[in-house]
Amino acid sequence: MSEVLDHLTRWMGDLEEEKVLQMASLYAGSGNPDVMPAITALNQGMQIVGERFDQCEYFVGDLIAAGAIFSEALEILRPFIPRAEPESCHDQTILLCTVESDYHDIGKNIVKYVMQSEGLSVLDLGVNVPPEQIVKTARDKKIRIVALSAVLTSSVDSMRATIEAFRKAGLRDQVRILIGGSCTSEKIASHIGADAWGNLPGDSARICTQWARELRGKN
Ligand code: B12
Repeated sequence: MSEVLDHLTRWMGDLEEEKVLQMASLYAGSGNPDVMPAITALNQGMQIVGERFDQCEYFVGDLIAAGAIFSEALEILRPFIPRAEPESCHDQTILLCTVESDYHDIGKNIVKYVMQSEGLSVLDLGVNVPPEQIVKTARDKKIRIVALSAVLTSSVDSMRATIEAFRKAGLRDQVRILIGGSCTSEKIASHIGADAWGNLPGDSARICTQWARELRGKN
């Protein structure tokens, strides 16, 4: 199987769409219950894409192609992410989105699938979501847990603005805010006033499950 994972990484980096999809199907069909190593292998391929973009070997069109290939492969692997039965204590819905000015959604989508696989209910607002829309949705739907994703360094400002918008609306004490994405860190989370930082999708599920348990019945 490690050979399949190596191929997934290499071909993702080389933008070999057909080969990536073939390998993803092979992996999914192998009966291996854990598809996370395949997703990690694709992610490593994305690192190669990013490096080649930095070195001007790839251009924006290649990033678009990379996004499409990863998303297609994810659709093949997604049914094999085990789905837990929703726990009765999970009466919380997690509001998830990519913040304003950022259109990257692959990481966010993986986070969503993993959260759902843990039995959490997720309301996904998509990408490029302004602070006001996040706050309004949280208020209207009585949401207590918000997970923000960002990949562009400049989007940290949007995360900060979102947290500030909750404060201005008088709702900051009502919501717990988790941030994640490759431009974030624990330090950034504490600097902008988030409640927690998650590195891996599994972290987001673990933290949100814990919060959902603590907030049970408190909507
Ligand atoms: C694909 C891609 C695109 C695609 C995105 C398609 C899509 N549907 O998402 C498109 C073409 C749209 C794109 C556009 C741009 N991109 Co781009 N893109 C990438 C690329 C190659 C991969 C990103 C990705 O999907 N990675 C795979 C996912 C799975 O990883 P992830 O997002 O980090 O998510 C993981 C974790 O971070 C975590 N996570 C993510 N979110 C959350 C949330 C929570 C709550 C938690 C707990 C965890 C978590 O879990 C995920 C799984 O492990 C990266 C390079 C790279 N290696 O990151 C550049 C990259 C992010 N892009 C970059 C740039 C510069 C751009 C553009 C500005 C290019 C341009 N000149 O137009 C535009 C900006 C558009 C915009 N306003 O958003 C730079 C960003 C530099 C920076 N730090 O600011 C990068 C790093 C490339 C580079 N090396 O320069 N891009």
